[in-house]
Amino acid sequence: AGAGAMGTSSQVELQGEYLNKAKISDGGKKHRKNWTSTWVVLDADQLTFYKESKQEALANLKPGCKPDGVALCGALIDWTTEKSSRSNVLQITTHTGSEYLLQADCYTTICKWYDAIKKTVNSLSNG
Ligand code: I3P
Repeated sequence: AGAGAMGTSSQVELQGEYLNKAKISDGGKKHRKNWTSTWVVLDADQLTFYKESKQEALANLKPGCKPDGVALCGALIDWTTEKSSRSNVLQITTHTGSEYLLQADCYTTICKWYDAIKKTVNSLSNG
């Protein structure tokens, strides 16, 4: 796993780490913050959150259930120091007004995700 070239929507751009995730608002409605450790997969137009590695998660998924995901078209990504007491927190705001925080204890790790997500968001708005 790792960063790959840009490609079709099913192509994985980045995966290979567990990140801490908290959804803090849904369509503008505030959510109670609940950090969970999640296996994150970035592909050409979305982020998907899995409980365990993608292969395991897909194997364990109940029929008709879809993993939790975030469409990145029209989304904004930024660092935040205000929305959490934790370090290394980035915020994603979707075009529908849902807000997600992603955090890793390792700065290098979260930077890699920031850069890759930013690149994906930019490619979607320019193309
Ligand atoms: C929250 C929990 C979160 C914390 C959040 C608390 O309490 O401790 O970890 O966020 O702070 O409200 P609870 O479990 O009782 O809901 P951080 O770790 O990101 O600081 P917040 O209310 O300032 O967002």
